[in-house]
Amino acid sequence: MPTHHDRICGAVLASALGDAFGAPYEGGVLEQLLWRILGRQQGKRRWTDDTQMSVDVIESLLACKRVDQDDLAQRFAQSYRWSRGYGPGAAKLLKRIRQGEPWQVAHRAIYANGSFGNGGAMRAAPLGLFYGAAQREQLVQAVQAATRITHAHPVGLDGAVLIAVSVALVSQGASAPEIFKQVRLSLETVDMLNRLAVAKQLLLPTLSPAPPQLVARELGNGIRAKDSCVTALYIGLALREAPFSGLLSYTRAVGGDTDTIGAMAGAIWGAACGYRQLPEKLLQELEQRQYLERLARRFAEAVVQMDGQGSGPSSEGI
Ligand code: F2R
Ligand code: MG
Ligand code: MG
Repeated sequence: MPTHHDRICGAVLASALGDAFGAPYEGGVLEQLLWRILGRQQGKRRWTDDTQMSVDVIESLLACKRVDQDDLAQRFAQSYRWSRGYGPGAAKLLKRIRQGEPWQVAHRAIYANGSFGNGGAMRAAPLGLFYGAAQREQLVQAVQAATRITHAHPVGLDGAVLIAVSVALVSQGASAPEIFKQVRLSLETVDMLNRLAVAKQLLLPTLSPAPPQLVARELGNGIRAKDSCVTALYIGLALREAPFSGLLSYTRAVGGDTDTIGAMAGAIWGAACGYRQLPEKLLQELEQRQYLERLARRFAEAVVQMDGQGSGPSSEGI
């Protein structure tokens, strides 16, 4: 049984691997051609916006001990690089923040109702790990606050809540029926609830993976939160007893937004199985492996210490 520390490191590293190994298959022909040029960094697998923004979240939580929206907004904006393949709306929004526009203005400047892309969900796993021992309401509130900076649409928010709550519960060893129940109680949009109901029907009778094409058709595989977050939850739960390489090949077969589905499903797998179960061969290929591992260990130590003291994340602010 992995320790809590190992599960936290596993979630962070498996998410980065899911992103880096999914990225060459994301999107259409043009995106894949571009990634053939950009996708290697000194011979290593380059990770994308999914991992960069997750790193920003972890660094911010370590520095502030809670969700600090202004700190997060600045980190997102300063670390933005076009070559990490950000979503089109997110790229414009982050450039506006970098130029000094308050995030409270920028987050509705591109889409008046906010973004419903999966860019909030793809970076939500660390929030689930950090707030895992808190009451569900506190976790949901913290995730919504962290997500609203770039993804103010209710479906964008729900996608992040779904991933964070799932990762929190998986890291505590919860069963699949309990995870579906708690996630359902945390969601607010019909779009996401409908998808969740389909995933539960697909998974619970057998707990074994359905054909990937069926999953893509029924749960989606696109860049919108409603077309990818439930898919990732399904993959993470259905494949959590399979080797990590099985999760990667299944995600590739589902297709579409493979880096983001891989990152989110990877976080769930890692929270279940732990860092020690990750294949060394894949870790050796990962860009900035040492940096990510050090960061994951620092984060895990902080969370384990906080939980051990029963102090929990600060409830000042969020
Ligand atoms: N950017 C990419 N991949 C390249 C494009 C892939 C391909 N064209 C495809 O469609 O599959 N990957 C990265 O972007 C995703 C995260 O995006 P994020 O941060 O959510 O960006 P954005 O721009 O806010 O939303 C994504 C798209 O969703 C549509 N959309 C969102 N809100 C909308 C609204 N309120 N009204 C209308 N449309 C809305 C737009 O098409 C946005 O561009 C991840 O996959 C990451 O890996
Ligand atoms: Mg990406
Ligand atoms: Mg993506």
